[in-house]
Amino acid sequence: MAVQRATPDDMRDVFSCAISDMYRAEVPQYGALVHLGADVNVEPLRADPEMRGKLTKSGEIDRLSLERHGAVRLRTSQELFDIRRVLAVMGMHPVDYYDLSVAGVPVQSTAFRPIQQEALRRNPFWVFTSLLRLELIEDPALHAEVATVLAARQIFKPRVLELAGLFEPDGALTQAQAEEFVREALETFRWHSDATVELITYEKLHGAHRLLAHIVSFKGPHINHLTPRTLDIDAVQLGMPRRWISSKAVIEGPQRRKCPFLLRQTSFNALEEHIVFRLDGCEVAAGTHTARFGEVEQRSIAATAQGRWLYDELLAPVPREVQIGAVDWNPSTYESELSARFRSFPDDWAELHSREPAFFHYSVTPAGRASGCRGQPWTVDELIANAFLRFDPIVYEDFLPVSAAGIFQSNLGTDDQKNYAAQCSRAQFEAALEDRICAGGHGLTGAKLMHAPLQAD
Ligand code: OOG
Ligand code: NI
Repeated sequence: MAVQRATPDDMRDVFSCAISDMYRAEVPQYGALVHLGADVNVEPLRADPEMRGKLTKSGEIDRLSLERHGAVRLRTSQELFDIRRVLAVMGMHPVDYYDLSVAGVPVQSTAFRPIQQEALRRNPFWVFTSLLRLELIEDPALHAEVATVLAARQIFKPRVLELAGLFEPDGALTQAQAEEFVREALETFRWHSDATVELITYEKLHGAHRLLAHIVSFKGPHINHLTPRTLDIDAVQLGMPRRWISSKAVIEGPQRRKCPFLLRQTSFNALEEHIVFRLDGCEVAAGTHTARFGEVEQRSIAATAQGRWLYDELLAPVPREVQIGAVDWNPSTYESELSARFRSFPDDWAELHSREPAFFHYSVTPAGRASGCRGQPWTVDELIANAFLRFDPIVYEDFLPVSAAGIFQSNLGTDDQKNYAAQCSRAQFEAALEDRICAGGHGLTGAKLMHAPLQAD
């Protein structure tokens, strides 16, 4: 009898459900956020039967409130290499490189995610993975102390890496191996409240940068947040305080628009959790640590290179420091500033299509099929004007560095800002992965013609 094989997609599906159950049990407030997201999704689905129909047809409707991504923060190249192997078993591969040091966070990151459309449809879960940039710690004594602690950790059980080795030659595991793999791999992402450093070291790390305390003081790279999707992120943002959830100050990404663009994200502020410091197994001190939170995201149309350039250009002058904690800070000031800056950005589907800042896919309509479009060569615009062809947004499947830094910052507190004048080190990051990072954004390749160049004014 042939042995049943488990595919990467099967394993990712089981893993994402298991990690969701684990995180909801560990962080009950995250469960409350997921419920809020599910409640909020009811209204847009009721109000827009066409969207509901599309989501039902694609099978998306059942997974609407399920997690789209989680995040971990790693210490060393070896950990990055190991996680790359482990996540590949579950069909997640490195896509895009983000240097967050320029936004004051001493890490570089990638997102491990499915890369085939079919795999994304089956289960779109991915893991935003950041690696500490130790070289950015300026204090030489602290640098040396951290380097010693870093060397000591093994984040995966040897059996997990052994199973990854069994998977690698032909890309599958038996059902029994797959179950064992997912169960054991999950342990790496579990929270442990025992610190692995002394209280005095923890305090020093915390004083230098909260992120350092988070990355250096614990046994494993516990998942620090999970993120389901929402159809109305503004409603989630408003709904959080009503359910006693303390929300991040502003939504990251573009402002609310008629035609939603790229990606918008918000989160609840990281919770204060009890941690314990031990010596020879005995508790010697207790403390608190603030790092784990819950996030939601609303994904919309992917930008072309021109659209993305324009987006970055318009966003750049919006002062980040205003939104993250200045005394006269006010979310509505930030939002009206953003809206003013983006006034020149097309907010109409026809214009977004004709001026090409965004990606669409085309499909022949029943009328187009019936007509057969015989008799003359048609241009795309003519086919659309005659309702023979329709165009639908292609969803953006990656992250935005400024937004990611905003999510980081708001969950590290408001006092950790610092701009590192560092060179990004993508080549070193790829060398640690022993893999090339794929380009993300849309899953399409090839240049697009521009007929109405966009300008940032
Ligand atoms: C990662 C923050 C970035 C996102 O959704 O942009 C992120 C972290 O906090 O470790 O997850
Ligand atoms: Ni996130």
